Amino acid sequence: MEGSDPPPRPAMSAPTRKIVHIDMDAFYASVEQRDEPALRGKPIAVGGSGRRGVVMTASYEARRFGVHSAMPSARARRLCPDLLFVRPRFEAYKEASKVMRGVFKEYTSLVEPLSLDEAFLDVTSPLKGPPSATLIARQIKTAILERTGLTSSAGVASNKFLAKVASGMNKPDGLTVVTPGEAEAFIAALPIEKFFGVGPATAKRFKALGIRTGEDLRERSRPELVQHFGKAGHWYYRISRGIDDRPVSTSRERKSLSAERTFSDDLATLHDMDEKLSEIAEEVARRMAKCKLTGRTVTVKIKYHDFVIATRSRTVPSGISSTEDITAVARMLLHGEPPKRPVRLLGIGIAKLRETDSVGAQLVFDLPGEK
Ligand code: TTP
Ligand code: MG
Repeated sequence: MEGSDPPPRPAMSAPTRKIVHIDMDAFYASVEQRDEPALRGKPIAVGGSGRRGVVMTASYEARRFGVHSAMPSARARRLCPDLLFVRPRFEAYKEASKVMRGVFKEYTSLVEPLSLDEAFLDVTSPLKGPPSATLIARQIKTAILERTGLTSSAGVASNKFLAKVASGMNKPDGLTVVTPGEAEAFIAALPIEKFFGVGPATAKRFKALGIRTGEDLRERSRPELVQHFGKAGHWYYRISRGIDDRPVSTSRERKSLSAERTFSDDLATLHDMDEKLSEIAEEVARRMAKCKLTGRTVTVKIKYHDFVIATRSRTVPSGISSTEDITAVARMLLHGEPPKRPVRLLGIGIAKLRETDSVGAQLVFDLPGEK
């Protein structure tokens, strides 16, 4: 990784790190195919098959028909009439996840799990193995395959952002390395949707500004990005240059999650605020889905044009995670006392978080009586 390439940030930079991102291939579906030979080589979906069922993930055979995560099962069945639906078995996924983490811990104590099937590892100073992050990634993939019977994909780079994008580049069973020398071209060619923190709503805003790729992003000045995206503008400015100093953090029990937006023009009407609030809720929901969380306490943050900040919270009886549910609670909080002054920032936070693995099934499945 280090070779003779010039370091990306000559002055003041931390020594080049070696980050590996590992992500299992079609995780739940692969576990099901491993444990039930009749499912191997077949298009399968893990999820509920009933009327309101949702696909949690699909085998690669099913993806060829366009079936993917979060798709309503009815639509998946239309796309792929032979699709086999399988109920999730979280215990089996947790077991595989534990084995993977065991492999990671042999190589480094700096492991940051993002979900059951995904983790960042900092292997700058590994506990064992060859002095090459690429070779370590290969060994890890082999050990996971030997011990779980499952394939994974790895990304190797000098920071988390690049490693994560890289691991998705050659799925399944991929190993993609982005050296510091390749980073600039790699980022330039990336579609804007692939940038960390860019969901569908933000991608739309980028495109409205004519920003479709990393190269487009890099051409914009920091003040321009901050003007349009607030604090996140600084992040986009840096990330388009491959600068991501976030450490691999081993203690990631999340207490809360939030998103907020500063507006270039203050919002004066409740209608406009509602609209923005649902965009922010969409971002919160997307991030919760990524981390597979539900939450019970919703907080709305309002910053008025004079920079006075107010927050309002409500705790609901059971965990929520969808854009609709979060929007509904946030609007109720906003409407409880409609702002009488122009608003320059709105934010939504969610706390009392729980992993969906234990409760998610009820939320997405039709229970008894399914096919
Ligand atoms: P992912 O890593 O996003 O997907 P994947 O492992 O199934 O497929 P890929 O090869 O593209 O990585 O998610 C891991 C598991 O999390 C997935 O197998 C099922 C679950 N999951 C959900 O339950 N709901 C979702 O919306 C997503 C995206 C994943
Ligand atoms: Mg995966």
